[in-house]
Amino acid sequence: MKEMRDGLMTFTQEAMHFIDGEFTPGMSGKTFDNISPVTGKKIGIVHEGLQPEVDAAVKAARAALHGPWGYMPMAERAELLHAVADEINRRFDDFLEAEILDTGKPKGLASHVDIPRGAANFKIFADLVKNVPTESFMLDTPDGFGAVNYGVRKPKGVIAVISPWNLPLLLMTWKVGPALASGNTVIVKPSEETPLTTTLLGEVMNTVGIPKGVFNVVHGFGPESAGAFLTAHPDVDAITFTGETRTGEIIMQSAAKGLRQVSMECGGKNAGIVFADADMDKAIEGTLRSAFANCGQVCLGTERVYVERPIFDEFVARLKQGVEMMKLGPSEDPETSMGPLISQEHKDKVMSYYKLAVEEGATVVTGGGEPEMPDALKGGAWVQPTIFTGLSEDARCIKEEIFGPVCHIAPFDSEEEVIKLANDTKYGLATAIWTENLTKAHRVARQIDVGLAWVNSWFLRDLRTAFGGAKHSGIGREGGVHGLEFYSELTNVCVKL
Ligand code: NAD
Ligand code: 6OD
Repeated sequence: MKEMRDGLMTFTQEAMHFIDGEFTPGMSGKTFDNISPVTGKKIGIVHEGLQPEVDAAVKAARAALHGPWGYMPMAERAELLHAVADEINRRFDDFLEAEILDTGKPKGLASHVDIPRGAANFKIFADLVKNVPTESFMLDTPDGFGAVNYGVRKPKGVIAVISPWNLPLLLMTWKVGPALASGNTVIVKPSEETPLTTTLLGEVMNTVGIPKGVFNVVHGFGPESAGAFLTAHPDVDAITFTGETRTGEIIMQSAAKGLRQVSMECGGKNAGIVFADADMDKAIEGTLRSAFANCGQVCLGTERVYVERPIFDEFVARLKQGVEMMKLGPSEDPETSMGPLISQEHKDKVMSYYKLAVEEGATVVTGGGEPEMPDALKGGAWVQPTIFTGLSEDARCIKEEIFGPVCHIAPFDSEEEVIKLANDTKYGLATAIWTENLTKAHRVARQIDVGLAWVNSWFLRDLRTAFGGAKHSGIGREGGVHGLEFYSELTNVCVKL
């Protein structure tokens, strides 16, 4: 934890709301503890927002739409968003420290993925709004003069951003970037587990001169707290959410009142598919990341891995070897390859699935329990990275998202069979296919019912492309122009010549 600076609490010790350009404890008088997932100890307090805090944030966001932000030329807005990205990079170490405090993830991971993407998410959309055209059509008319139609993109208004805890800065800015680039104002409700980087972003907004009320933060929980009050607020124009599918369903019910648009990025139970002709080294390295990166807390993670029978035994043995070389430890230790889960509550959930898998008939290839940690880390949410085999396809552990460092590996015998297996799920977020036969790769990729199909890679992101899920994994696509479509209202202007 940071030292007291000049006798004042820092944002890491006391996470406040950020409303109308000011940090405020709000009016509720309620706080909750911020607990380190590494030690289980209290690292700070977070102010909880309720209806009055949400009302104040929505009012500020609405007013800002009619202030300097609303009149700002697009190029100037884009320049300010570049300045936000530059300031995140300038304060890289502060963001890194805050993200690590909240999540316990390895420093190498946060400094290569979370923080750089936090900055990139502002730049990409700032550049896109300036460069993406709108449609235009000439229409013939009986008088021979015709009419010209053209589209005008306008901000949607006040956007509620509800974000999760697994990639806190990355996933929050993935929504705030395009929302602001499109001229909207936002109220962010970050996860109660990870309040710090969103709070710090408030400081960045003030430093670079984003007008008051454009970016607001209200902390709190979901039900009967800031999340529910924000998503039910009648003056919120649209809601963008990342989190569990069942939370998404609840939020959609709120959004129905007033017919407000939603963008939903939800859970997954993604299949990794390894063909016998895959480059084994690449497939092992890729699967170690796709199943275990971020302690398995990635929506795109491959909790189900299907391996073509001739290489099944070798694959299982080599993945086991890779997993057993992973080192659990604190973020700052350069040897650490895996941190803890986010919380004791989440650990209980993951451990319950480890137990259930065995009850359902799984063979534990490696892991399956709690690791022995040094005394200082004993209170943290540590679990062993785990591989199972032998489950039947209708087992709950094959059907339900666990969201931990775990995968089940099963053999398959044909392309048709593995496509069927991969698609036999209510989710449809992502897949990772490993093969050196690119014709087969193209053929299989388009038959998996997902929003994202990677071939010989995983989580390789081009931010200009569509991101989102099919089936229970989400509604809509964000990323590139798709994001701009959600965050703007398109008016067609038809001019008779
Ligand atoms: P969660 O659904 O529990 O919480 C997400 C956010 O919603 C939090 O800020 C929470 O406070 C808020 N919330 C909860 N109940 C609410 C309510 N009734 N009204 C308004 N807000 C409410 O999810 P989580 O546990 O933080 O994140 C893990 C889940 O997110 C996993 O299912 C994972 O697959 C999914 N996820 C999906 C993507 C994606 O892009 N598809 C990305 C990351 C995580
Ligand atoms: O890379 C992204 O833009 C993104 N939304 C990643 C989601 C990861 C899920 O945990």
